[in-house]
Amino acid sequence: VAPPPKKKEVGPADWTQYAIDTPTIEGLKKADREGYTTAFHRARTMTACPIGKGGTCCKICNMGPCRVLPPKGKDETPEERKKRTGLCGATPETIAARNFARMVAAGAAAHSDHGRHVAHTFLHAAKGELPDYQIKDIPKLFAIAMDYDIPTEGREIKDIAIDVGKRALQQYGQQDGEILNVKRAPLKRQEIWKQEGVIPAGIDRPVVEVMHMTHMGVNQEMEHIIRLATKCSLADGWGGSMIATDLSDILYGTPVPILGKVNLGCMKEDTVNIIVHGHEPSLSEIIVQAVQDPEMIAYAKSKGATGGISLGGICCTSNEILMRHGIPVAGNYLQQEIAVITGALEAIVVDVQCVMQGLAELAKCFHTQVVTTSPIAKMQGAYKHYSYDERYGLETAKAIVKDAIDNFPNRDKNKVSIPTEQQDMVVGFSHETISYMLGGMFRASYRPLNDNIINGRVRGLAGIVGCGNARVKNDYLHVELAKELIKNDVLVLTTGCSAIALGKAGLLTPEASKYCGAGLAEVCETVGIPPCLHMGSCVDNSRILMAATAVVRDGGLGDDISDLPAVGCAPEWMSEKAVSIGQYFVASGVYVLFGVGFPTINEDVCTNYLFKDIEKTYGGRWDFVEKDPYEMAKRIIAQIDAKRKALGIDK
Ligand code: XCC
Ligand code: SF4
Repeated sequence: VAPPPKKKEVGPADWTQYAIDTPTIEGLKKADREGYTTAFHRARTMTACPIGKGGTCCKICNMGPCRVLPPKGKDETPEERKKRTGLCGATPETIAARNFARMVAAGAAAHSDHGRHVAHTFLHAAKGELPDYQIKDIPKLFAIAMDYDIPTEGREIKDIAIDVGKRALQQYGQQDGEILNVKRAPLKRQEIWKQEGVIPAGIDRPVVEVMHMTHMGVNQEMEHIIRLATKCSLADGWGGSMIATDLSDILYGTPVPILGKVNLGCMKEDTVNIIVHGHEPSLSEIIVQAVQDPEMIAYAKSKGATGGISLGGICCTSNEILMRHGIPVAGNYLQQEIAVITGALEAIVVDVQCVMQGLAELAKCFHTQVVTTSPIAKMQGAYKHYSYDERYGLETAKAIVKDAIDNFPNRDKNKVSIPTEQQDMVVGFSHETISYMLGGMFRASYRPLNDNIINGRVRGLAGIVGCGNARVKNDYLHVELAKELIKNDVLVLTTGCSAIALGKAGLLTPEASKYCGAGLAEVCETVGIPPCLHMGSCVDNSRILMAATAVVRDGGLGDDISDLPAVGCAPEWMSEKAVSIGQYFVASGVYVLFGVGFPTINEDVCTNYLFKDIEKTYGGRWDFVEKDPYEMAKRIIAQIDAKRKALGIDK
């Protein structure tokens, strides 16, 4: 059972207990002095709902909401337990599983719709209808065409690209058969999925199916609810997210290692400061061009911004343009409000997901323009809304940038305090790039990594991913966990806001090998990589699936992902997408550990299934540690060691 929610906090806050990076702490102090409110402030006065937390509230019909919390502080007899149901008789485990499944569906929908937009842009770009977008990565186009069974020989690039775009989009509405990318998984994995009946026919259909089967009076068997949620999560990881990653790579370029910078020091006193925030790269890619336009820079200077324009990013939109263009990262999820509080932000341009509505109110205390750009995401109180249309890409991007420049003279100098902190990092580790770095351009392979896992220099692999959460000390769990793991020779793969947290802490630099155990340090120094590899945005968790598959393929470590000494962890998660990601990793054979809370934790039957029994089917399972990074590391290492032992490679 989850620990009781924290009591409301009163009195002045010691913000060093809420965040670990100086710009955030200083920003929060400034908010106190000047009377601004952030999510951090609200977390002190709003406790999480004790009934809904942990999966024990059902509100899917109008006879409810029904609360099915276990009694506090005493054991229940089986008879009492039997009586603890919703009005319709729904058991606590059905209710918990339905809630869990709906989170998976929402997360899968978000990632997959992102993928759909990428595919849509891709197809129209391929047809030559979008003057500001061109196909960039031809070798990857050929590779994906092969995976999609599209003939390439003797054909024009354009025709191949059109076919790839159509085939990707067709996956969404497909009603029968199997989504294409499951074929990429190890054969043994595909067999398990077939047996369980969890291979999605299309990408959209399982999302609808979960919404339907969790409607009042449909699916009322916990394990079956989880089975269909699993199918939905696979439609995300091996479907929508993978399409988002693959087609973004072809359209915008596959990332290769480059030097980047992270933290709010990317904002400057003498420049027009613009931040892009959200997830989809289509507009931010073009904003990158717009801010580099000499005319725009000259215009900024004419308005008094002698340094020109500084572009930064927040969340995964940021990761996308960081990986491909080296655009600095201003911060992760919980720094979106802090960026406004600098008083030096002319515009924050948002698209979809993880954009706090609190931004609009906060921005009113400053001159900052909140610009919404997605046809599906408006915000009350925002400065302007564009329903972004790729046909007018550069035109729109320039209009946004020009507006921000015109806003520069409105900056109130008395309110400005820009942090100077900025940390270097090496980013851009697509799974393709890692295989080149390990095996060389012509023998690209994961085998050298496998050998190092076998000989024990690398103990195992850990994906540390996901959000920040204002209910715990921001970034602390990500950073301490990563340090503890690399100290124990575990190579860390990271994405999303976790990658940004590790970046801020200096763990994405080769110098971070000083924190490593001797074995991992030696491998990192030889290959020339940091001990934590930034693999991209949250849809790029699909790169981790591909890397894991490549490790299996290149031999020596069993014949399925579930054989690998590899784990996943989202220590500070908050978004429904994280639940979908976690479930597709579990279904792909991986042990997945969550922090802060777990969607079903106050219901023991469903939780037992997800934490224990599900492993018999998929070889992966869930686990939960509230907020102790050392306990997290201990469990992760134990899991890795157990897999090593099973492979017979324990020292
Ligand atoms: Fe959002 Fe992707 Fe979470 Fe960060 S990690 S808070 S989901 S931006 Ni995806
Ligand atoms: Fe209550 Fe059943 Fe309706 Fe859920 S479906 S709100 S448990 S009556």
